[in-house]
Amino acid sequence: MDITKDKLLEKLEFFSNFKFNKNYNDLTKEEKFVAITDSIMALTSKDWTDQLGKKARQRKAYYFSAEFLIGRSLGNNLLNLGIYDLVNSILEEKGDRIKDIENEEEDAALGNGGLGRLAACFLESAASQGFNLDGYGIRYSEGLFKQFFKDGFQAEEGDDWSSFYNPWSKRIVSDEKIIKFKNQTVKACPYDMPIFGYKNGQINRLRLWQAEAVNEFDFNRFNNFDYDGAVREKNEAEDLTRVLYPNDERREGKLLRIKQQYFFVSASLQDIVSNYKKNFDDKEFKHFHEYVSIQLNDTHPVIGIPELIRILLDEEKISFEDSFNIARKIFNFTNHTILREAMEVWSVDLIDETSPRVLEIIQMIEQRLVEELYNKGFKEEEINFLRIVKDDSIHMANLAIFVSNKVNGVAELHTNILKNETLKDWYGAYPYKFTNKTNGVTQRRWLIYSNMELSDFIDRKLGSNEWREDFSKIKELEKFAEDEPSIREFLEIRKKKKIELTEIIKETTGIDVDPNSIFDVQVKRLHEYKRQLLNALHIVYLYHRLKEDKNFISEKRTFIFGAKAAPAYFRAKAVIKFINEIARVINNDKDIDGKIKVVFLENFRVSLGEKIYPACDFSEQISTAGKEASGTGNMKFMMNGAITIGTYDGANVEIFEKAGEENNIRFGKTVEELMEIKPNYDPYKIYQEDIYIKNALDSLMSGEFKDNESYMFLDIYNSLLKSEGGDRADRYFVLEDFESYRKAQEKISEVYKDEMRFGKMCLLNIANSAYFSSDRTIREYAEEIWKLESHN
Ligand code: Z15
Repeated sequence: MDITKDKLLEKLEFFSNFKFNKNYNDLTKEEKFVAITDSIMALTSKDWTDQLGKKARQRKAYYFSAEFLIGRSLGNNLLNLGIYDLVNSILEEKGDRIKDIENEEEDAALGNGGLGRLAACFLESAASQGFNLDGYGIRYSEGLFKQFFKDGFQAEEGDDWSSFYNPWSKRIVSDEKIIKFKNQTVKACPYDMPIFGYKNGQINRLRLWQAEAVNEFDFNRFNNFDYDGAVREKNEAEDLTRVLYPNDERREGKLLRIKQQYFFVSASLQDIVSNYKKNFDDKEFKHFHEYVSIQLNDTHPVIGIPELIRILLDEEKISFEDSFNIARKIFNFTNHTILREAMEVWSVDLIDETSPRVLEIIQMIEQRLVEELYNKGFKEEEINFLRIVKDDSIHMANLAIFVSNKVNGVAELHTNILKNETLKDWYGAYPYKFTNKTNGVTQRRWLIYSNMELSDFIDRKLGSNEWREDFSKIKELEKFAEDEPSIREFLEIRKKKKIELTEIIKETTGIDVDPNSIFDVQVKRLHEYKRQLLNALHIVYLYHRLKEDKNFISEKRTFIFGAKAAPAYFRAKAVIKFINEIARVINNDKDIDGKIKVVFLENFRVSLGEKIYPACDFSEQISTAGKEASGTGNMKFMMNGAITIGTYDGANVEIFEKAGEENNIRFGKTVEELMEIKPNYDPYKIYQEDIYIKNALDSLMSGEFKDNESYMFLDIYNSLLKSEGGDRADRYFVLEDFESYRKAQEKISEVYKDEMRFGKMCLLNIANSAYFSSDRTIREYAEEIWKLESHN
């Protein structure tokens, strides 16, 4: 791939004329964005086509995911194609700033949070390392809702992300598939996005399916004045892929959701099977598993297992036995959570409503499960516990584990909990299936692209930019941990990124924050187990102390939040209102001399994260031990040098292990300790015995903070102190860990005061972040699960 300045200039002019009947220089910024992206697509399309042809007969893995949280693509694609600087200089000559053009791009937010962003990082890392990994998913018309605050309450609006123009995908009409539901037949139309590897010429593919009507328009109905009826089929078909369900880690037992899942896996499997038939002469599918490996991202695509068996059995006339054995070689399953409320269980009725034949096949699989366990010597109760079909519902995780070749968790601690607690009976039956694959994030987006200043610093220090591809080399930064001039230079860069964030905060919230203050950041989905409430109550505590004595803390603090709550998650929305209230009261209180400021940024998303991670001093990773499967934000912060203040949970454990506990701040009870406390846990006692905790909690009820009669604060208060509906009070041990968190927070001031020590700790976190590159994760999947070779 050889993209030169001349070729680019020529294409820019061409697309300006072709698309807009204007010269490039007369385009609006938005049109310029389109002309640039179209030029990139045009200049790479020959290579892409050639590679699709070449790869058609190679072994591939396919990542099946209901979510791909891509964010913006322009900056990252330019970076990976090795033409970021070239395009930057062309635009500068024309009087434009590349960042302004980048800001024209809408985020492609086809995912909720960690799980969807992980899928996007994985595709990028696979392409960058020359592994044949393609993505399959859903092209939602409406991505994750946009969040804004109204009187401090979360409000939502739609995210019509592709309405202006989505330049990165090609609609491939000739690859359309037909999807048959019990009471509906629709067309699945593929939209293909290129995934560019980092400076290696590799282009992989993400194929997203959009639902369309087989017959768009019923002419006879129209003639009979039935105008709605004339387009009913079109609307009903398009409803299927209209919107992403906005729940992260909450299940939704809705027919439309299971239909979405069946829709995209059926289309993807038909695609894989028909390509196999086109490229190989193997009517019995004897070698199918030598070319195909499928990763199921959580239970969302698990209905693909019976669907593949259906296709092989009913359409390709392979026996059930053989079809089942093929499925067992091909599928692998990743579990991302142990939260009960996230485990997908579908009623038999809903599966039947979706596809009666798939239900029959699930029952056949169930039969096999029972036989196999019986032959292994399992007793009836043990078998019943592991059944796929129980009390008229289908347990998708059980189906996935039984049929999959490999089953993995997403961090060491998480995988151990799966093996020893959540899935211990499965582990007993099939120990060889279980494996850990600790998550990672791509350093190209999360460090090289979003923190160019720091990346240039690393190049200079290491005297090479090889670390950009081989991230293990980042370790060499350790040499500079004791070097005062290097640390000073490093701290200057950190300061610059903080000033940039300060400007964004001012623009979007109107709040003035001091870039010299400590930036303490918690950005992630809002969920009780992530305990934004612990952070909030601690801020209230600090505020109360400062009211008594404004010198209670020496260092100025800025607490920064970003979080979307699922629209129907009342308690999560209550926490958002609470933090917004805290911010309003504290930021306007003259008594405390601006010692602390609280900022809740609206609409946290990938492109905002890119500006936040590089500007953070302390990364809040404070989930209840055992509840956060891995976390990936923690890794983005670490790569940019933030110090983790965190519990012993998810991948935090491995962060502490790699970067050293002395370079981070660990607090809170461990999983084992919480298990012991659980039976006799009494948060009310803690509340009564500590006046500061009591005051912080009482601020919810006293009118110090106001919830506009929504009863939201009462709900939070009750959740901490009252058991209700079978749930213990304070299910997530906020009060239990409060004291330990308070001490950890004190340590923050202490660490920050000593600049050199602080800078050294930050630098050592970066130097030890190699393990958290998704390049490492993908290599493990490729070698141990997918059996892929690198084509680099
Ligand atoms: C989601 O974002 C995650 C798990 C889920 O089961 C669902 Cl439905 C959504 C997250 C985990 O909470 C997080 O700990 C993990 O890092 C991430 O998946 C990627 O594995």
